[in-house]
Amino acid sequence: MTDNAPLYLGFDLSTQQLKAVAVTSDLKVAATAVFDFDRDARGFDIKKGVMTNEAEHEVFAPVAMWLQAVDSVLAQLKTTGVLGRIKGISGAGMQHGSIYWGQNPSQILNELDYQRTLQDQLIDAFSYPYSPNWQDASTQYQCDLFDKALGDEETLAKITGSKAHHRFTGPQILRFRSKHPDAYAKASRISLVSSFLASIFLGKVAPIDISDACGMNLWDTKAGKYHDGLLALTAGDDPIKISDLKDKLGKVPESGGDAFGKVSSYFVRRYGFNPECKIIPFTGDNPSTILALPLRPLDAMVSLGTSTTFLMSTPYYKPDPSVHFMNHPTTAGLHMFMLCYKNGELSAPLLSDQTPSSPSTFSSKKPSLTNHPFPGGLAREQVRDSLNPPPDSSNDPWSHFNHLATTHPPLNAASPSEPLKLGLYFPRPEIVPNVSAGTYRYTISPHSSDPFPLSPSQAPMYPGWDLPDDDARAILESQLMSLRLRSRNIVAPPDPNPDDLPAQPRRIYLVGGGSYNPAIAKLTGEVLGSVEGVYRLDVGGNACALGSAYKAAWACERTGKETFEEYVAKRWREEDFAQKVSDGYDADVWRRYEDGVQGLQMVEMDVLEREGRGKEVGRA
Ligand code: XUL
Repeated sequence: MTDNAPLYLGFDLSTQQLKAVAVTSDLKVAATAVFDFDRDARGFDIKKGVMTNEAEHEVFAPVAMWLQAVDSVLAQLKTTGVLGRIKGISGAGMQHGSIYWGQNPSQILNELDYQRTLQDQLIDAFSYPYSPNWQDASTQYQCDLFDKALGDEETLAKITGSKAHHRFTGPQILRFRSKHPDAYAKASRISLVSSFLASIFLGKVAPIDISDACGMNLWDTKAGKYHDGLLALTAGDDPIKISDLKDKLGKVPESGGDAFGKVSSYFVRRYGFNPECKIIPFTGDNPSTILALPLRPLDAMVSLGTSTTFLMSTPYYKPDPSVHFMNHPTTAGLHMFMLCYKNGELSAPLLSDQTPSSPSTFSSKKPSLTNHPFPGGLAREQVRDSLNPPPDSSNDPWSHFNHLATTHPPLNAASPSEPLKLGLYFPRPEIVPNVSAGTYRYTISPHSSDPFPLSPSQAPMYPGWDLPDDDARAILESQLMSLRLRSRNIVAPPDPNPDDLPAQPRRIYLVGGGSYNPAIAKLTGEVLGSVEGVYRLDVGGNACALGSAYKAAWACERTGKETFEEYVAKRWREEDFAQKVSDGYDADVWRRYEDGVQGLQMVEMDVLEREGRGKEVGRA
């Protein structure tokens, strides 16, 4: 490899950071740079990368902060001397966020003065200075309209890949139009976070990516175009307004691999990019994450980042209101299946009216759980902090939690005949199931003529529970059983299947912070199975940015019709990138969790019914 060998740059604009990773043609990392918003940004009143308006459940981020981040990350990379070798740039943005450009954005982007910063020059390029964030929960009214627009939420899910969600861009734009009518009217274009970042590099407004478009509740996946009825709902039922919204959104190219054009001269002159460097479509952070390895259909990824997501690439399209389907980011005809949980790995801003509250019979007796002084509201961390570690415990804050989680029996039941203990732990309102914040614990008898009658445990005693210790295993089990419940329709038995194994992922790859926790790895294999075992994708938290860098490499170097997976597989060094962390499927334990998953369905049903949402029960 010479010093002039080509490199490919991938970005990840996420909730809390902008990250960049440059890779060689054989996918080795050549340089990285990061800008952490809370640590590095100047002049913004943010926490964990966002601002909140508690009264209206709004969560949003200042767009100017991201511009500051782009200049800083490139200044860092410039010092490594790699920028002149970059042949292609791609990137990822957290999904669903919208950016409202003012008048003539493409002209402004094209005429940037390389001696001035992006923030300085683009500060007035937007009709609104903030971008609604995926954690925003202000759009219940709009979501109800979306769910009803085509009849019911099943139909919306069938057409767009998802039922209406607070964070999805269609409901967000609809609310924006009524809350900020002037800014909406003045917006000549609307970008997603991914296409916003692509626009900066391209020097004109870039198209929205075909995979990221599926996070809007506006894109008709089968028809391959925006849905007229949903555009009418969002824009106002008037042909001029609909056509105006279509113009704002722009055309969505079918291919995720065809370059949009060359890098803008601003970056050539200011940072020394090669003028021939190509801009490849930028996509959502979840689609980009599945590109961090040659993921085969039926392999699954569990991403333990700010949100917890379960991702699969699949030829099947089986939409359902509790899951998400998107177009695959590189391969037409393939889909991406996703489950997304808010109560995941890292804390997000907790709005004051989302402090845990639950029906009195369900309220936790443990003040450390329900009266926790948020922020820091991370479900697993809260359970960990509520445990009473022995005084001589190690410096690892997780060691006691992990010890309890791995030494307690499945479902905290010493034998299959004992009652199962099941809990739901939601410091914030959850997406699946769609319930309020709270801690819900149950015991369920496996040996009753009425299968699994529920006995909601009574606060403050929680009969049968050994608290706080049982919570450690119960929280991991409930998160993993929820994934098993909702993914079971799209996993399949291994083929060929000499041992008659049940349907399960072939392999599971863990990524993100939680992937380093051995208890999570062990329980992932026990609950979700996986014929070939559970692996940690060892890419130092860079999976999303790497996926984009690989996409840029593939787009620039592929030969003929070479697919992304073929391209990456040729260069993929399993031993460098992935490490087996659990054996996966175990027949006996798997059977125990059959009971657990049925129990979880009934627990969710009970909680939803108590919230008056019985209709949403047991969706898988
Ligand atoms: C997915 C989702 C999050 C964001 C931020 O629907 O909302 O995963 O993409 O990571």
